[in-house]
Amino acid sequence: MPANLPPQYYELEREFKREQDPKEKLRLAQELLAMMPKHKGTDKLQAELKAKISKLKLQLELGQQKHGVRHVPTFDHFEREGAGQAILIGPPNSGKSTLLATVTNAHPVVADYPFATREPLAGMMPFETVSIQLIDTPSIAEDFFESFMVNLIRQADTVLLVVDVSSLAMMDDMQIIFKLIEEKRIKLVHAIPASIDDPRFSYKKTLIIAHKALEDDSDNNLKLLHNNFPQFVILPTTILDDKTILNLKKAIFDSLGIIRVYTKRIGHEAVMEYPTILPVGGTVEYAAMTIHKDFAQKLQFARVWGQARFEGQRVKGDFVLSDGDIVEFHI
Ligand SMILES: Nc1nc2c(ncn2[C@@H]2O[C@H](COP(=O)(O)OP(=O)(O)O)[C@@H](O)[C@H]2O)c(=O)[nH]1
Ligand SMILES: [Mg+2]
Repeated sequence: MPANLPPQYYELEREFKREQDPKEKLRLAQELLAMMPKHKGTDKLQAELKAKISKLKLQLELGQQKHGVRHVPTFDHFEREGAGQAILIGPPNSGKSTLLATVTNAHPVVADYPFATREPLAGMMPFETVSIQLIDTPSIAEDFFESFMVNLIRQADTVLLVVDVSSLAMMDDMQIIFKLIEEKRIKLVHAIPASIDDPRFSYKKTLIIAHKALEDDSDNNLKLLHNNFPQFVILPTTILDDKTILNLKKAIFDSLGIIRVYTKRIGHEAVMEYPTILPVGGTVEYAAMTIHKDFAQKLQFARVWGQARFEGQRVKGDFVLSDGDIVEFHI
């Protein structure tokens, strides 16, 4: 059976072969594996690639041991916690660390000098009944783009691009950031396109955070943002106005494309503290699945309170749930 690989695969493979840095080589190998169509015709190729990945991982580990640094922290991955993961990126001094400190339990360094943040840092942001993980990162500039940023951005569910609307350099800064990220084959987009032309690229849903919005001259930059990024969600924020921070939290939740569903047992009240998280479009069956596989199989019907036509409406497994719905499963 032929492997039928897309032309972009071969391009990336050439890049992989040329690459000397083992860390980047590992990343490219993982990217190749992700891109490879999974069928019988590629079984052998997949196995070879997996072997290469193991070898590169071992090589990296051994290299670290040789230099006596066994426990080098890895900055390119954060275990996902809560209902979703959003990453704060942006030019120096735009307010990324300030925002992390304002909306989460984390305590990053906030400073009025550029590049104060050297390492990424995660914090949990409570939003109504869920928590969302936010990751603060070192600033991005023309000559400063940490290699671990690529994986961090790829792994996040949503990108929060924080820019300083009181800065004259704002538009230039943004252009540089879009360019550097696109060079790493990540496209920051207002919405994930339905069909993807080039599988080497990952598309990341991005919110533009127009921070320091109460400063002089910020109106002009805000207009520029709207003119240049007409389709994007643009959120004016400032730590001087709590309402803007509340709007930000809501927008981050909305950008994750998830809904919260509350389950109840027959004859009991719903447990409103612990929602089940589903993707937008999630059905009753999907909700039952997330609780237990058996449960979904045995499901006869469910009753739904919330967006249903009437309270306690009897529905089947294919009923599409909405954020805030309460579901009672009958098996
Ligand atoms: N005027 C104003 N300054 C802010 C605001 N948020 C943060 N700052 C200041 O901007 C500077 C850079 O903040 P920081 O969070 O370290 O930026 P980062 O480099 O993007 O992490 C600090 O001096 C902050 O006090 C804001 O909403 N308005
Ligand atoms: Mg910072």
